[in-house]
Amino acid sequence: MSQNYNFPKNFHFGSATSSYQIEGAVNEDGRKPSIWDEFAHKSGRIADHSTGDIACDHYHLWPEDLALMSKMNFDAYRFSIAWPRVIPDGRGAVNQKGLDFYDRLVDALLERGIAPYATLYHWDLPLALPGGWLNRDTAKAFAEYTEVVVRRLGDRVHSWATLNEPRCSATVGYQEGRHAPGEMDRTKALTAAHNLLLAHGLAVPVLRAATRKAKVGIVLDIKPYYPASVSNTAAQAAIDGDGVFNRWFFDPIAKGHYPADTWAGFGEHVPTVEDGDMALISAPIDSVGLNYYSRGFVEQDKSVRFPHAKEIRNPASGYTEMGWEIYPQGLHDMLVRLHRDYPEIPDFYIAENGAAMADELVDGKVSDPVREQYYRDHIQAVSDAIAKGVPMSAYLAWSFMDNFEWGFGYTRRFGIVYVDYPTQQRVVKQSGQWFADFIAGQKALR
Ligand code: IFM
Repeated sequence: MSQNYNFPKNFHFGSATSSYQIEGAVNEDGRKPSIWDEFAHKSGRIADHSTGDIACDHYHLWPEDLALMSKMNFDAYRFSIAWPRVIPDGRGAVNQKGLDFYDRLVDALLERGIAPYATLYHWDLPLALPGGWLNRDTAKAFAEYTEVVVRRLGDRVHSWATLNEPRCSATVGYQEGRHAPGEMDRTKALTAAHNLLLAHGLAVPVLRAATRKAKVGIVLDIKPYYPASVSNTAAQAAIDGDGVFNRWFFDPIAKGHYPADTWAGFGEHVPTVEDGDMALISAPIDSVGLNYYSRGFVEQDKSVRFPHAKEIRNPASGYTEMGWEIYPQGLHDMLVRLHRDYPEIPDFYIAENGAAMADELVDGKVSDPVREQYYRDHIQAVSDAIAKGVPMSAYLAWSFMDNFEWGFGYTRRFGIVYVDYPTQQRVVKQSGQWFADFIAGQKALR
């Protein structure tokens, strides 16, 4: 792909993180446990047996982290708010100290000219909530929590996202068992997914009522599916894979219904939908943040459950440390397709994009040319999609710094800034320096 970037003047560049992955300080200032505290401590399912107890100690080191973001020329920073800091029991008493932390963070970002992108839920559900996402009441609790946060931060936040990747919360947490709460049951996963979508739908009017300028939306993970051969069965696997991964979430939000083919494919596992749910879930929004990492390259395999899609390794491609194919064309294709199929969504932004690499700190430096190239090519894919008329407003790299990568613990490094965990020293990687210089170049053109 040639490198010929062309971005609108008001386009934001920056990076993203999430609360449990970076903050640490899990017992400080009134925070109570989330489902991830319990899962990391008890499940035995974290690769290096680690937890988010300390993580990047961002709860204490945030001034230094923000100073680095300024130095790296960011226009924007996406972070998430820890529900168990703000309402430690999930419902009821509000912990002002928890709110104070995000209040200071937002003010400090604004002082530095960095637009705050706040996500209300990035997987750290208060443990005290009975039944977690299997309980419809959790959606109502989420709307109450949203009201508390938006009343405090309101229009100082540039862009509000209700949820990060409800697909991942539901599927990886309730069906694959690799994430909290570690359940392995498809019916539960689809119930959780519906309750998550309902939580989004209940929170949107709450955000609207308390803000006038801020954008309101959600962050969805996306994965374009391509058949790995020219057979009809591979083509069907790609359609079905797309239904499960993408359309199951985009259709309800943009169009107010679940996709009929995928609904039929899930059979007896489909969720109970009450009257009025779909109207709530499809409340108009201003933007959808997109998390893109890779594509699905599939053959049909009837021995695996619906969508009967088996991932095939492409020998022509590079792969990241997650085992994910590096495929920037997929980002371009998906952006063009989402804009075509969901004209109801007025704006998209890249809320996450990045690559885990086996980084090493050598003589105080981290050389990561493959990640640098990953960023060059994916940013180009966004620029090319914009040239085709896709409305896009920001590109946020995942992640600002190395952090707790969920079930992989600290064994996967996604940062453009290296974290030396024993000393908590931050070192800008080669890719981070490239990104900082790239943003400076874009700013010079504005
Ligand atoms: O680290 C995660 C993030 O929390 C959600 N999106 C995918 C990232 C990489 O796995």
